[in-house]
Amino acid sequence: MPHTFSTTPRADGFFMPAEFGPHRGTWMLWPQRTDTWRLGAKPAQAAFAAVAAAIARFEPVTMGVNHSQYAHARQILPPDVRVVELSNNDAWMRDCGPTFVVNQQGETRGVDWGFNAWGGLYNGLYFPWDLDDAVARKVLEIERLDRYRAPLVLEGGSIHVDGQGTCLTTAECLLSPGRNPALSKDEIEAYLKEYLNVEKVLWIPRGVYQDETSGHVDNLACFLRPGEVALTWTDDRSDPQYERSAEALDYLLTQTDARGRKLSIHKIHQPGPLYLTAEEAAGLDVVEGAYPRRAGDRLAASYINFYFCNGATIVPTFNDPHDAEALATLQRLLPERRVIGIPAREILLGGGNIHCITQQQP
Ligand code: KQY
Repeated sequence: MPHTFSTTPRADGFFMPAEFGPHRGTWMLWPQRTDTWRLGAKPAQAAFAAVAAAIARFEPVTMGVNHSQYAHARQILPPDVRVVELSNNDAWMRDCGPTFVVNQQGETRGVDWGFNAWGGLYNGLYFPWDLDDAVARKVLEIERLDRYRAPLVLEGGSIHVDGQGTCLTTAECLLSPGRNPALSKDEIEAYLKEYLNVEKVLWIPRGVYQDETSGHVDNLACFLRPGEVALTWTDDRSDPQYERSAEALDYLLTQTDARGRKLSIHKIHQPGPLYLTAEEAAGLDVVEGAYPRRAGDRLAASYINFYFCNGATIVPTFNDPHDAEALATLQRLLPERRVIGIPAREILLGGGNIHCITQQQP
């Protein structure tokens, strides 16, 4: 019977390994809600299935689905993708799934953060979110892994680690009033150090322009390996993203990681800018209280929202002139992996991308 610890990973010798380390597998959730996903979620389901199939070539994939979608998802997904019934409010396993931590003996446990749909009643994206908040615990039960329930609202997309003591995050997100308004920056940092077991937290000021998560770092910047960071970029100084990326670059260039290394920053030019079309907006069900998605809205598109799996990197593409350059640059930076592009506009329309819908189990 899995145990819930009242200690912390740091106290028990567990830490979050880097995503680019080896995985036992990948967890995902199946998209279904029609106020997030247009046309009854069918185009998004095809995109999620393509991501699952791409990852499944490299490591085991488990897809959690609501009861009403079980037969349909099982039918669409490749046979080697494990499909389990797992109630959820929406499909963002990165954010409501567990953060897995390991120790030097090779044991694995999970951190179950509080989840409030990216801002609760202050600026959250939907209500209720109770099913999502229970996802991490259920995943850990399925895997018979012990759990830490962290006293902090946090989504997996708001942190990256290098596996060597450094955490990357954004102040815009972690200090946003909808998450942990009673906690100071120092208190939040202390929790990150305890639950991820890191020595140093790098606070990039802001995330991607118009990112509905209040600036998750996983859309802006990530570690490619210790000491090397990929950063979404634009050369267009009139684009509101320019000052955000330039500010992140300036900040990162003045920092060292937990081991005292200066960081090398690799710019990946963003797609677009991309906007929600009238046809796409018309395909969404209008639900009172749902996050408004209107024709002409700027989409928070970025190639940085990619996912490392064993031996590969699964990168979102947008049928955009920048796709080829982004894939080629990432392949050059990651010669030890196969860089694979997957059309991901349908995932972007829901407000995130491939990294947001996946969660690695080391
Ligand atoms: O950035 C992420 N990790 C998730 C994006 C969630 C968008 C919710 N509509």
